Amino acid sequence: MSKDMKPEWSDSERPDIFSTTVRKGVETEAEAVVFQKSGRFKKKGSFGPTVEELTKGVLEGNRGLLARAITLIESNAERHFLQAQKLLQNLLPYTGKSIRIGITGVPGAGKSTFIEAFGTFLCDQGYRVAVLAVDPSSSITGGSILGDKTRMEKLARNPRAFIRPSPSGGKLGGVHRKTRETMLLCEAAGFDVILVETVGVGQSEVIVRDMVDFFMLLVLTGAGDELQGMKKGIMELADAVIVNKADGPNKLEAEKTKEEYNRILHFLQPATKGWETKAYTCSALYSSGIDEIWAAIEKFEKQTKQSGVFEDRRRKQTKEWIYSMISDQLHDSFFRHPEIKKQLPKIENEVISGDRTVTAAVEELFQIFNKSEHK
Ligand SMILES: Nc1nc2c(ncn2[C@@H]2O[C@H](COP(=O)(O)OP(=O)(O)O)[C@@H](O)[C@H]2O)c(=O)[nH]1
Ligand SMILES: [Mg+2]
Repeated sequence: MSKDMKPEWSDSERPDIFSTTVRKGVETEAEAVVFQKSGRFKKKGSFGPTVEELTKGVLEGNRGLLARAITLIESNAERHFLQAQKLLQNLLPYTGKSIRIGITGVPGAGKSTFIEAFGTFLCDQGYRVAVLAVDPSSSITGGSILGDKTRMEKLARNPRAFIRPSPSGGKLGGVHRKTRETMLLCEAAGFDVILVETVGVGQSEVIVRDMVDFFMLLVLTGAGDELQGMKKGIMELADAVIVNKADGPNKLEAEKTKEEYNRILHFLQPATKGWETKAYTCSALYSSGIDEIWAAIEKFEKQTKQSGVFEDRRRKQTKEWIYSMISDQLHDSFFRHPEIKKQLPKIENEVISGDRTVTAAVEELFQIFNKSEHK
């Protein structure tokens, strides 16, 4: 929200043409309801159900209301923020009981196909499965990975499964918050297993590692030289490396790749204390090797819960979350600051044309920011 209490979607260049201001701090429940029912914003993007209705619906596992609740969480509009936080507060006591599993790998590795097979397997075992996605490309283009939903057609129709594509809009940090909070909603709705898919490019896998209990890396055969360089960083985040597409003529090669990975993993720092990261083979397309992977995850859960590593990680993740959110907020308030917005292009030009140093420019920007912040 901007300093003058205008909603973020109003035109900051023309404050005069927009008379609405955002109300800060709706404190009581009663007020929140009145605010919601006032009808002033009824047109686009207003939410029919009240926070109480959403709370009840989510706890009952009502998928329609769960979807509405997630939409509320994902909304970038400031006026939904308080409602979303109230909802989360109501649901917090019912969260945390699932096993959270992250899945990464380069595009084409077979993540979506794997989730379709793995998710279906879990549903058949009687679990309820929620699938979420963190997709950095969609957060840039504003689109969501629709292709994935078609890859998961069978799972999408399964009454025990719930699939939510990546939230769009905003930068990765925002997607991060939304995915975490969506995860909590799904847990409150009674999902036992949460699967979070992310493309293994850039920082998104680190972000997902920070929100899950178990993290796996999907790879393909013929890694060869590639294996030496690029994946070491990611491999050190993984609790399992899955060589996918171990089927047909590729099966033998996949077994060899698995051994190669095992040799390398042996020398790496394990991602989870007390747990030996190993490589496995599977065919997501033919659903083979899936049971072995689930058995490993069950063993991991049992073992880390006994040793306390499981809870310890979750506590650390929550703590990390606080700090990453502070950074996000600072980032946002800085770049949305009207005076910064005005001065930044000019100062940027001065730096680029060599008229002043980067440090001096940044220093000045912060002086501008701090001065008007504390007014
Ligand atoms: N042969 C074979 N093909 C697979 C397997 N898993 C995925 N694929 C194919 O690989 C392509 C990419 O899969 P997708 O799940 O979209 O990968 P993602 O980009 O990692 O989500 C698709 O054409 C899949 O049909 C597998 O286990 N075996
Ligand atoms: Mg995919």
